[in-house]
Amino acid sequence: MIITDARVIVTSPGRNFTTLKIVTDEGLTGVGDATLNGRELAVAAYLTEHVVPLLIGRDAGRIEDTWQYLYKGAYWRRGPVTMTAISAVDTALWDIKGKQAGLPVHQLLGGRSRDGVTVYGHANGTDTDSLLTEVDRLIREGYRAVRVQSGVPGLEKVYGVSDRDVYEPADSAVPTETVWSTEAYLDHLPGVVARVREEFGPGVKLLHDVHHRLTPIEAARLGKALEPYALTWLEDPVPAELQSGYRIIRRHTTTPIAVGEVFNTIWDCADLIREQLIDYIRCSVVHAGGISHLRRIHDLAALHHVRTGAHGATDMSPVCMAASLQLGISAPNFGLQEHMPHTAETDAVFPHAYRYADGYLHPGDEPGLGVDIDEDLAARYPYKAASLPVNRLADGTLHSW
Ligand code: CS2
Ligand code: MG
Repeated sequence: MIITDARVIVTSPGRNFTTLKIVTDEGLTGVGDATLNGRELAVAAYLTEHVVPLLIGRDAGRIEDTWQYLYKGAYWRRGPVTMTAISAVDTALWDIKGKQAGLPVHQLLGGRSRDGVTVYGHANGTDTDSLLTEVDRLIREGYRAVRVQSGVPGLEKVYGVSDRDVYEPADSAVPTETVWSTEAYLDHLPGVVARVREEFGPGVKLLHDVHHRLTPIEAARLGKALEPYALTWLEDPVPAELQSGYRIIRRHTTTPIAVGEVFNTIWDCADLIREQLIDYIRCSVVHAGGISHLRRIHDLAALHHVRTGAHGATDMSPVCMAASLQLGISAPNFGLQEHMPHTAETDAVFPHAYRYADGYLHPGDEPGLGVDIDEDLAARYPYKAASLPVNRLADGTLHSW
């Protein structure tokens, strides 16, 4: 089966998405998410200028060879733009492979290991009372795991908290600037988590996303303070370019650690996994080399007591979610899947088979990934420049957001 065409589709049904659609001479098509929040056009250009011309005429069935060709052939390896482009190609070729076999991709990955993919929802509130209301709503909707994010007294705006129905941090072409205080955050958060645990008891899994904003010793202090509330995970406590920094956190606290959404190859997390410095690896299909490479990361993790905790924010399209669920339903060391429901207009552009029910996402059994893009509808939503925010400290110092 030969690749005869590949289209890069940028659409913005409420937020920007980049999608690759590969067409073959036997009429089968496959889709891959190529969205990189705030850099969607960079990936679109990389695909259009440097990848698509190389795909035409290739055997669609040679998924691994194509992955190696695009990875090693680029010479300049790794990085979020390159790897998101390779992810999209890989995901689309697995979609085609499944359709050719007449099987959902998870059947090509070893079949189901569980009945459903356990998901966690997002609860956030500008204050603790509004956060408790959100947690209660999610529990009533059947979620067994809830991520809790709270406002911080004295800080106008912090990551993960919004009074709008749909949380979209990439809210302006020029980055929104917010002011951050680690001291205020560290003073406030343990009390918030204590209130949530006290209100809802030990049954619900609680998670919190630090979002890269601490140093290792600050994260150690926070992890220790949260131990009485038995978090399922503390996410992205520190920027992870320095993987060894996580040794400091591990030395001080038993609070489980989850990292990985900004990683794009196994090399970003190999030490974290091999040294068991983390408990969940959160790399995604769209950013970490597609299904072919992410399953390698999952397998390394499985050898080291590390479970998966797939990134699943709304800045990854339903194409990524559909692919993530194919891995999530089959991986032996599955942990949790993030679930931020997309808007109805996004779901209309990306018709899909997966469904939410009672705390699980179910991938369905359609051949391939069970998702597509409605190109006519997508064309109605032109790209709109949008950047993620930046954080500054009170003295103006640029800080992680
Ligand atoms: C967040 C992400 O969902 C999460 O865990 O870290 O929403 C992240 O902020 C966005 O993906 C950035 O685009
Ligand atoms: Mg996160």
